[in-house]
Amino acid sequence: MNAPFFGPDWHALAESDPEIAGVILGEVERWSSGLQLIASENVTSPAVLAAVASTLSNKYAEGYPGRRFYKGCEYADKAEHLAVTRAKELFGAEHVNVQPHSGASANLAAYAAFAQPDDPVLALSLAHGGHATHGSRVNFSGNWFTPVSYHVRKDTELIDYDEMRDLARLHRPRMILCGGTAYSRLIDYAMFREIADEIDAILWVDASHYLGLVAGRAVPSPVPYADVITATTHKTLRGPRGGMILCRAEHAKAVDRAVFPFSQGGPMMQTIAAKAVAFREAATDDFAAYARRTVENAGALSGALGERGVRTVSGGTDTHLAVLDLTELGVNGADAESRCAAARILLTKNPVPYDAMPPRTPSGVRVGTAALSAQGFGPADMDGVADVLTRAITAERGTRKGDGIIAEVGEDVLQMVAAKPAYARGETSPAETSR
Ligand code: DSN
Repeated sequence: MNAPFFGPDWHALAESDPEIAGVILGEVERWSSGLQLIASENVTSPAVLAAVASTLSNKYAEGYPGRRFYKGCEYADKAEHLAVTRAKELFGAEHVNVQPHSGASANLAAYAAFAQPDDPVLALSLAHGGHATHGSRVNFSGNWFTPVSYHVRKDTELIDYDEMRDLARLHRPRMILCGGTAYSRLIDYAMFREIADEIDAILWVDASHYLGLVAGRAVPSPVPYADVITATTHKTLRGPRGGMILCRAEHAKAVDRAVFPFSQGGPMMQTIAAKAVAFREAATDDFAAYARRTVENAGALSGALGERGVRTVSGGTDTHLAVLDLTELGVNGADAESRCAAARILLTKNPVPYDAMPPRTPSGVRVGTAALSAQGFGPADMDGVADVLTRAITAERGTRKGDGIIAEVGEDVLQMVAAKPAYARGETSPAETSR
């Protein structure tokens, strides 16, 4: 077999498996023909993609550098050493584990490192911006541990620190967790640290959504405060799909054991190499400019939507995401999501705090600006994004008028993304080479 020596060989794939080559090509085209406002997605660099597609994928390397269960790990060791060293430097962290396969795997390891079954764990309610792994009944976290939820305040829609403190004193949780998937404001880590210290709890920050903004110095770092930080590497960080854990040196052994051998087997060495590439990219001035632009774009988008009668939960955002309350528009989040998708705009339905609507048809949607910012969209573009978004959300599908508006918006979106494509043709996409 004449296997490609390094990286993706689109000619070979197109010849040997045109069906899958077509799927991959179709995905590039899909991405290139829409506005990506899904807050957890992003555009990875050609270098990250090349590392993911490398022959490191072939290697079993259970264990850690220098302590593997297989021979022939000299390059696997180098890749992991580079990833860990770069991440420690990037975040100023005492210890980093780059092996978690995903954010959920990283979170499972955090529970395993610090809690015993049935221990109480205090976290932000899923309905108010938390995550399923923070104690949801449909997830291991809500079954094997005892979840206690704090909420956002009804008046400000910001974390209710008083409630959090009261619950911490009452339940004395083993861990206090902050961070989530749909909370757009800065978190008072010092306050969380103070309360964790008072009850001798572990302070755990799930920074999956915004660790890239931390890397780019666009939001404050939780590193000086947290015992442990879990994250994904593919959201604002713009790395490959995967997870990671940062922790204080005193917790290094517990965290490493919790990942391997407790909850995972062989690490994905190709992904770890790609994480190393992403950490190097995230240390550049270009990345810092992207991170700042992402936050500025989210603020500008929220402001421009406000001028069109769309309310942002908590009145704005400090990060890359915003939760929009569509109640006043008379549209539920599920319908808005479908209308936008038909108009080539991708976003996610999302509950608003204290939502009167059921989870399947919540009152809001979540939008994020990381992918657009990576493509080069800036604050001056956000008025146009707000315009197409509002027109799509308020267009009634199934009516002649509404369907006409959606078609028009789709055309406008095509023009907007054509001016700032995610990938230049022939650079990383199979478009040129698979013909
Ligand atoms: N699915 C991710 C998100 O969209 O926020 C969280 O796991």
